[in-house]
Amino acid sequence: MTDVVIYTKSYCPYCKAAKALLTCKGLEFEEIEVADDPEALQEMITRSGGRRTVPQIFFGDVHIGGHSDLLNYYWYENPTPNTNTCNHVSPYL
Ligand SMILES: N[C@@H](CCC(=O)N[C@@H](CS)C(=O)NCC(=O)O)C(=O)O
Repeated sequence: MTDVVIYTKSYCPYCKAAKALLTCKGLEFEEIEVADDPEALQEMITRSGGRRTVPQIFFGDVHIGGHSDLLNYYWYENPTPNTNTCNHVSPYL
């Protein structure tokens, strides 16, 4: 299976929602916390083509983007039978 990596900061509600969505989709992921790790933060910025917000999500070498990009990915590009079930996961809860 493709390695899933998510760069996060612990306080970030979008990160929590993205992790919940990945879990709902049945995916295991590696979480890289970047708040207190300048090297990991720089790695995230470089890999994502300059994006500085968290989360940043990768499926293998493919950059999915942030939480809203992950929602779009599942909703428009890769819908699955449980799309509706999983997309209720909101950062605003
Ligand atoms: N539209 C973005 C929003 C991400 C966002 O605003 N993240 C906040 C933290 S929750 C952020 O990175 N703020 C700048 C920072 O913490 O340095 C997404 O869906 O991922």
